[in-house]
Amino acid sequence: MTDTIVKPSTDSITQERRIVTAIPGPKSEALHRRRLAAVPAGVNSALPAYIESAHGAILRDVDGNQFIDMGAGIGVTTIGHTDDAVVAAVAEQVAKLTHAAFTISPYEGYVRVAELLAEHTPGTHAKKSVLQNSGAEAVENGVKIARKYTGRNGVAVLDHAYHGRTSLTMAMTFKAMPYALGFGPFPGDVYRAPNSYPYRDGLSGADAAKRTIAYLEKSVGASDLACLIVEPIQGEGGFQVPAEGFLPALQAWCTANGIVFIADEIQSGMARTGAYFASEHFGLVPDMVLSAKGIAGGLPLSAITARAEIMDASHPGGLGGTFGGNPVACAAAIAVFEQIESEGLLAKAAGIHSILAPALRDLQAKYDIIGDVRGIGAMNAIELVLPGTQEPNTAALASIVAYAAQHGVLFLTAGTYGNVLRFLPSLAISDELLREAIGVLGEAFAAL
Ligand code: PLZ
Repeated sequence: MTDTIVKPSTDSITQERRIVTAIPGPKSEALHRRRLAAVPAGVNSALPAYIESAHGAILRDVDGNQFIDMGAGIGVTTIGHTDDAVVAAVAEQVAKLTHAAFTISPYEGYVRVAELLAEHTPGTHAKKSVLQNSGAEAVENGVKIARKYTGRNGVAVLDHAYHGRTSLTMAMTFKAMPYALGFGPFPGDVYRAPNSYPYRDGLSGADAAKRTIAYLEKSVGASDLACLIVEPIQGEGGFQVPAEGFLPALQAWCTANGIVFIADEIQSGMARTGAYFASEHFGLVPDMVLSAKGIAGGLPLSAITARAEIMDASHPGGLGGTFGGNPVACAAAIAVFEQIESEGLLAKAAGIHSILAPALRDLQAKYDIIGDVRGIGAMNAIELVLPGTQEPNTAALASIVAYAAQHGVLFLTAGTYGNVLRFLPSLAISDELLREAIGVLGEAFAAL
């Protein structure tokens, strides 16, 4: 028995970009060879530099290279990698209670996270939350709860949506390749309707909503729909910010027809856009909000938060799961909510936008392959096209991401057409590091 807890320190990770080997370096190459024998090719990695540790906005790989992380693990470490308060909360909790199964023996952390979600999701109505482990599980449970409440089966989703990789959520996700192709059969009663994609459809919010609603009324019928699920800003599909008025019109139609309006805020929520939830930017008060990713500082946790009467329609024992709302993940989430307040992170997200958005528009003025610049807060993207057209320019995207990786900046891609570069930095990123990442992006464009 040892009486000291060895706490691996991330103190030595300076907040700086540093490339000391080829990318990937020799230790990463060696790990990659082991991986190819043990992990199937179906599980891909964007950049096979194996990460050893991380802090703030910096990732350090096994060869000692340090990358500016412009992806935050797909929008998860929103308040920064190994945030000190999260690490302390997790360390304390892990020594006290790692698991009890809330459906067997309850504990306070789960209740506290549900209270915090009720407080910070849009609307002042009575709300209740169920906790799960992943985004897809939150979507699955959200649909299940909406069906039980309405006594209806139909699930409406939008073009370009991403909701996950489980059976139901594959059916709800737009893009077949790589997410669903050959992985069927898929559950029925999922109906896909047009979204609002201002850059490509040129429609006003009102016209786009009219089109979506007409499509659903004709192809399904409002009275057969349990729910309509939307990402207020679409994530994997390409960071489409819908035209003004689109989402409120959809919500009004849902309310008039007894359809549960669900905001999938798994990528856009938890301070990412400068509001706790992106719904707020559009004046939405969803009947149900789904959270995951940024909620627990890197630990797996997701949540379904909805009007109390919707939640209470499910019978006792109808909702649960062995790991859902794990005590360690809940402790992390409570620390994340506290950090958002005490570190003023909503304002920091807006500050990131005020640096990033003008810089991206400057690049657009210089390079005609940037068709569109869009985003809110710290959730931004550019869409790359062939000059003078809206044809996707996937080759330029691949070159830019590769150049940046070689020069110590990790950028993520997105988009139905595979031509979107997205920016999801941690809100803990310093202005200097952000400017440095933008500088590398400029070099990457110049090198095309
Ligand atoms: N809803 C809006 O963004 C996850 C997927 C990464 P899970 N997005 C990243 C990949 O390639 O698998 C996501 C999302 C929105 C649902 C999900 C699903 O969340 O935690 O990945 O299940």
